[in-house]
Amino acid sequence: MAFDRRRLLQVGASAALTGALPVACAPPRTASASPPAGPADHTVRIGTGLVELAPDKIIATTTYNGQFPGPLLRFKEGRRVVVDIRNDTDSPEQLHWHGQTIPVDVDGSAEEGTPFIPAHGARRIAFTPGPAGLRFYHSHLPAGADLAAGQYSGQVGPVYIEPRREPGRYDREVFLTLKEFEPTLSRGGDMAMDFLSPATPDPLLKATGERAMNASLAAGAPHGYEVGYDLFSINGKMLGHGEPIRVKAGERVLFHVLNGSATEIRSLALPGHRFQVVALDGNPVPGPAEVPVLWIGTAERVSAIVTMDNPGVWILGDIADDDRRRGMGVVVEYAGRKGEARWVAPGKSHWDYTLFGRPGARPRDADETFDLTFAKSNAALNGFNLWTINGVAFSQMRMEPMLKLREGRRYRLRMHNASDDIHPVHLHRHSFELTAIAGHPTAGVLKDVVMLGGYQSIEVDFVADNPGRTLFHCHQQLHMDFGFMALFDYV
Ligand SMILES: [Cu+2]
Repeated sequence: MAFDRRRLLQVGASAALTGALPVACAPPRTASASPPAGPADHTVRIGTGLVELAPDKIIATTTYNGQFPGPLLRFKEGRRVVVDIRNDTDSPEQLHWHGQTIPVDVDGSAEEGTPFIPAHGARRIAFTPGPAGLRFYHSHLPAGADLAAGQYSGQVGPVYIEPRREPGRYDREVFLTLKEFEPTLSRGGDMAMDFLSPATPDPLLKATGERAMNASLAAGAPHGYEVGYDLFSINGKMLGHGEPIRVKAGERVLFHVLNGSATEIRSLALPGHRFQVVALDGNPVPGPAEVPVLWIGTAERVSAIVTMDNPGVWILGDIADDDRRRGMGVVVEYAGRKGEARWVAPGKSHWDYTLFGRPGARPRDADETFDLTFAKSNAALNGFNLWTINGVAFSQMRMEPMLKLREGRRYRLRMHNASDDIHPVHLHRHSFELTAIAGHPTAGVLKDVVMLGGYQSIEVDFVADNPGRTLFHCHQQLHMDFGFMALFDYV
């Protein structure tokens, strides 16, 4: 295997003991000023806890502050916060502030050079939160074959950075964290998902991917491992357990939905209602369009307003019947209504990021374009699929930057998927603008994760405005742990 968790943790532990950064990691180029003394604004404690998904479904996992999801942390845009992170576990940890444009020293990625939070130790950090909107925090350790580690655990919590000006008119906000538990490995091969639109597979990518897969199978290899789950939850409760979301007719409810999964793409529908999508990954969209179903890739966030205009008792749930029946849903109950919660399957739906863009707008030109091709070597690492970017699987030992950035330049990443899997690709410490989806130009949608469909290409632009090492990776834990990562660095 390309990395070994025990070895990695040893590196982390020795780094913690000596106060040095892990070997092969350059010191962060942008260290924040040292945090002040006195009480912290927030304390996050990493430790083992029990989560009662249902009365007969109580699981033990690593959590934040003994609860799942971790506490909603509310920050104010531009107002510096001090956070104490205590680690009561036996392993060094990393806590990543997903979607924030903050320095390497506090971002929470060992690959970039963030110091570990030592086992049975603590770290105080300070940073200025931003950009405004729905973000989250989660463990950023590779899990490899350890399905109790990384994001397979309960180390996920929402962050809301209050903007100086709140977009959209609404009566109430509701935060939902979607998460599966009890993971297992299987050889099943993932179900093909074809909800992305526009969907124009690239014949060359398809031929390349299928040739590699067929050669591997012909040589007698089994299908590489995939992860599946037994239990599904919203805000740590299986459907039918926990409190319903109580609403009144006529209310406009703003749902902030976070997909806290380690590996899964989720869908969400509320029968008889529509979602007006107002923000993606916390960033207000220029075209707040209405859709019947939300599709949310691993680590993506959607903020959507629902006008409560269809009184009753409904299931807000995943459209995948198996997953919803095993817990992925929550009851929405109108005032004065009682009875069994109803589910009505929506018709076939598509998810088109360009719907939310600036109509007719074309993206600005980039100063430089990088082509990145993602490929899979079936079952190449002890039965796990090995992932490469431009032929290179990321090495946790070498930590070598793949791209060099110059501050102030606008870069275009032209990403090509030579596999049939959907990849939720993520860039740390920067936001990017979607500029083309399967050949269709778009502009104005800012994100930090985007789903790239099987055998498709997409383009995103970002401005190199946050010096220091920057991690780029697929947010599917099984992909990022087995090669699908790259470091960018500033020259
Ligand atoms: Cu992936």
